[in-house]
Amino acid sequence: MSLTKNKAVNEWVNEMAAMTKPDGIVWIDGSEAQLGALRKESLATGEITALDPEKLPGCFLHRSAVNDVARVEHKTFICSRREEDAGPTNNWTAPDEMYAKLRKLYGGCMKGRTMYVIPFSMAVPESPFAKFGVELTDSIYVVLNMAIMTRTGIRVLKCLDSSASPSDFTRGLHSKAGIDEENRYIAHFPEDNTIWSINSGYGGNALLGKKCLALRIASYIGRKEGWMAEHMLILGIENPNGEIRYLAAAFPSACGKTNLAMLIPPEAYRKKGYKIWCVGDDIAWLRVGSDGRLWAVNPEAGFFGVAPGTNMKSNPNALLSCRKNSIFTNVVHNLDDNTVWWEGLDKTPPKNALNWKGEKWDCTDGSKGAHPNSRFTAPASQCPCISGEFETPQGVPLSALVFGGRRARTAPLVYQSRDWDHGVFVGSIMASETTAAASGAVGVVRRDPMAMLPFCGYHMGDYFAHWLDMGKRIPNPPKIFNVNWFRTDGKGNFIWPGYGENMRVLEWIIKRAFGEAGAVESPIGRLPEPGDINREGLDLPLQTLKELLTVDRDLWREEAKEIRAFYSKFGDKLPSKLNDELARLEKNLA
Ligand code: GTP
Ligand code: SPV
Ligand code: MN
Repeated sequence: MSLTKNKAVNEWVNEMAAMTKPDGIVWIDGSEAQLGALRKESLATGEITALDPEKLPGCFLHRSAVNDVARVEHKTFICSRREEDAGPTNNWTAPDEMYAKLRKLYGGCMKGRTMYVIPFSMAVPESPFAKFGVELTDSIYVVLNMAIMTRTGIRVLKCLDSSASPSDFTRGLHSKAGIDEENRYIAHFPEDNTIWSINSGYGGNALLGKKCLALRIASYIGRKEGWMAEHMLILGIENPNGEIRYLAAAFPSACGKTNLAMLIPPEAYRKKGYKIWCVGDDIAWLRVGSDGRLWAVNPEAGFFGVAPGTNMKSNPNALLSCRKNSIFTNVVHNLDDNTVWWEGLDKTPPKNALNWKGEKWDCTDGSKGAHPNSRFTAPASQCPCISGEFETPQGVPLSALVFGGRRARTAPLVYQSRDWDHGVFVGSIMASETTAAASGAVGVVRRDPMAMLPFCGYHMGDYFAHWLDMGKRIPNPPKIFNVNWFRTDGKGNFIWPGYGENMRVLEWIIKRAFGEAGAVESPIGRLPEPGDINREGLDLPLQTLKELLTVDRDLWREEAKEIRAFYSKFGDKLPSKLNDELARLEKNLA
């Protein structure tokens, strides 16, 4: 039975049900009782496994299909009416054509299954910035994940119904169908506020609130409404005076957002009273506040974090966040104590265990037990360092924006842009080695502007223009920086210790933002002198820090050539200001 009198919602649900033909329809009300019943059902079918109730209370293990373990960028489409509105970096198909193709695939695909109707909100539903969605899905796993990652249920329907336009919600249709890779599609129709996803049950392909709504659709809406949807973590740095300053940082998938968002400062900092507060680990919605600053809201309610490499040393707060009420996907099942394991959790892989595919796993045979893109889904409220501002509707004011990626050699540890426009240039030229978060080759350097290459819902050239335009509308804009934790030596080892030690770089960034730290000019922007980065309690020679902060002109000349080639994709949609910035970089390097 429908939970709402909202005509637009009911008509659409009925229309989709007529196409997909489920045996029944269940509305998700957001109650613990209903979720409990769904977990029971999911346990009975083997879709999820209950983990040890003492060690991991309320936690479950799920294994996705072996062919369905990451986002599929080559199957992700922006179906705007005009091809040029999707731009050169997105796959495009005309909406009519895509709807027609997918209607065939959806036809009767839920026969023998239940359709779950998930009313959800990105951001606190009572917030004026919230965006509402309804996801229809035939996967209980998706329901259970959405219940952690978003606010769901009757509370959301009430807010939608009493909003200025109750028919204004994102229409998300999802079906696992046959998990058929060939016919897997993640299609967005920005002008219809609609997402159709079929033949995947995993992560960003299936949890439609996350990348599909909160980034692709929201970036499109944000451009129209004068705000920005970004692939950014948000954190607060509390200094010994008790003052908290905020920054947001965009790194590509599996490049360190969750880790940075909840880092524990090194002992030397903790003793002085420094602390990091986590506001968000993946997505930020940015708006100009009435005070002239840029304010950030995390639209999500949970973390969908990378498991491998997460341990009590690298990211204790992430580990503590997923000790209860969490879902683990594609990790190792330790059969001895009914817990989970992944590479990098500790040095003692379980002897009696199943790998992520559910096969008996011999940890000595050299194979990986957990999938490199295996993940935990955990409520953000369980994070020991969750910010007191996590749920405040207006979010937090930003003093700095940070871009970063995986670069073995070119990018220095950190540098600052000269001003907003140069900062937009720095974001637009981001490049990073690909990771397991998306299907395809891993470790290949590609341009990934603002870490949004796979997530921008419209023409990237227009997106750059929107960034430049926003700069004009923020009287007191955050300062813009670039970081790189991933420089390697000749043997491929990371030079910078990273993780908690990144605090040392954050300190320089946030002090720079307030004019409290020094810097020197370089061809690419402003760099700290090696002595400007605090090395107290860090076993790292000054010489190594110098190396981390060098700008190799030959490498950068090559880089400038690649940027020029990349920019040429955008034709006359490339804002002339970015061309000017590139010309200036080339001149500085000459
Ligand atoms: P998505 O959830 O895909 O958006 O990823 P993310 O950006 O949140 O990345 P995450 O923090 O989960 O880190 C991904 C991988 O990078 C993990 O294996 C981490 O261990 C590793 N990593 C994170 N921070 C650092 C760092 O400072 N140095 C090094 N060397 N590795 C890091
Ligand atoms: C990413 O790939 O950036 C993620 C995971 O955060 S997913 O939800 O699959 O997009
Ligand atoms: Mn992400």
